Amino acid sequence: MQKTALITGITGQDGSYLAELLLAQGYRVVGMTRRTSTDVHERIQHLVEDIEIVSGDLLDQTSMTKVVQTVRPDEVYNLAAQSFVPTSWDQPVLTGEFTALGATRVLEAVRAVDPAIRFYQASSSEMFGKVTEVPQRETTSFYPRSPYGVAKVYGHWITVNYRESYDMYACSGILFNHESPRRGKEFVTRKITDGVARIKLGLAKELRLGNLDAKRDWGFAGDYVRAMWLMLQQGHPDDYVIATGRTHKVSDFVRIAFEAAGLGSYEPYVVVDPRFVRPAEVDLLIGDPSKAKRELGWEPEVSFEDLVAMMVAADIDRVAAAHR
Ligand code: NAP
Ligand code: F7E
Repeated sequence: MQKTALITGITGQDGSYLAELLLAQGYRVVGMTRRTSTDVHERIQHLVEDIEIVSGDLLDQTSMTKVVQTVRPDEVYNLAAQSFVPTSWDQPVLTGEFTALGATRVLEAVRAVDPAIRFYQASSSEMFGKVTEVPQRETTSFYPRSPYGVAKVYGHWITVNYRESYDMYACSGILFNHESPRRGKEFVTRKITDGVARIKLGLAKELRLGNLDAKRDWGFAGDYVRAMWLMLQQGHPDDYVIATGRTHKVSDFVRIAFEAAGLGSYEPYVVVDPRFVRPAEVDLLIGDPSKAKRELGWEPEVSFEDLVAMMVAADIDRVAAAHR
């Protein structure tokens, strides 16, 4: 029997990789998008013949219930969110509506239509914030440092609560930063690789960044969507940290990206700009993925160095093509 998966946030970085993975597994893939006046879904352009699109919004309970009722999925992946941390200080209420209550709306829709539907919640290492333990694991307590992190803590606990209250197969994947050539250009990795490409091609002279000392556990998005799928294929629902177990400073990413482009030292090009420094920072993230390895058989395949090189090469090709 062919399985059906519903993906909220299919137009995002992870949604596009997850759709590819599920199509390869033989799923019927249905993506939920919100109505906009233009129809620019560049990350899933190559998939439009193979997936179905339904209209819905995390802010609207009626639309969420109708989507689940119409699609009748076996699995729901709730990836939609306001996911950019700095925006969460500018729009804290909206971030809470999308990223926190949005998860409840999807869970309510699943509960009302068919509580046997399996549910995945996109939780985040930002929940660990000002970390209380190194490395961070499933049992590490949360100390979020942004309205985004606070909203994700709510999304995490409401998922656990629906599992415990209604015996639903609801899982929370606590994913550490994961990147790719499809990452939004406002996130630091893609901002760096796009900036490097512009400098390399003579289109820019400098790259303005914020805190270069923050440390992140960066992996490849294509590896991380495999973990989401694995979580919904187990005998029982549970929560998992998904990470590489290695951490690097933002300045390490910058250095390797400039080297990968053959530009040498980054110092002549990089300007520290206080506009990109956050009101409260998450200084150090490093995850312990041993539970995921043990129970899901999951391990990342792309190394940090290969990830940086992949993103730099893709941005040089893209920027060059746009200016040909
Ligand atoms: P992303 O590229 O920012 O994509 C977010 C998606 O959410 C987009 O498809 C967006 O649609 C959709 N969305 C936003 N508000 C919505 C609403 N009100 N109704 C319906 N859809 C809405 O994020 P990502 O990097 O793929 O991340 C996927 C999920 O994992 C997010 O929940 C994120 O918070 C979480 N996460 C990400 C990371 C990471 O490192 N990437 C790590 C941990 C957790 P539009 O195209 O219409 O804007
Ligand atoms: O920042 C520093 C910044 O915006 C990483 C989201 O997917 O991962 C992501 O959240 C670090 C921070 O990602 C700039 O201060 C320096 O320490 O790429 P980012 P994030 O905030 O870690 C988590 C797991 C999620 O769940 C989120 O949805 O880089 N940094 N200079 C900068 N960051 C940005 N964006 N821009 C800079 O110029």
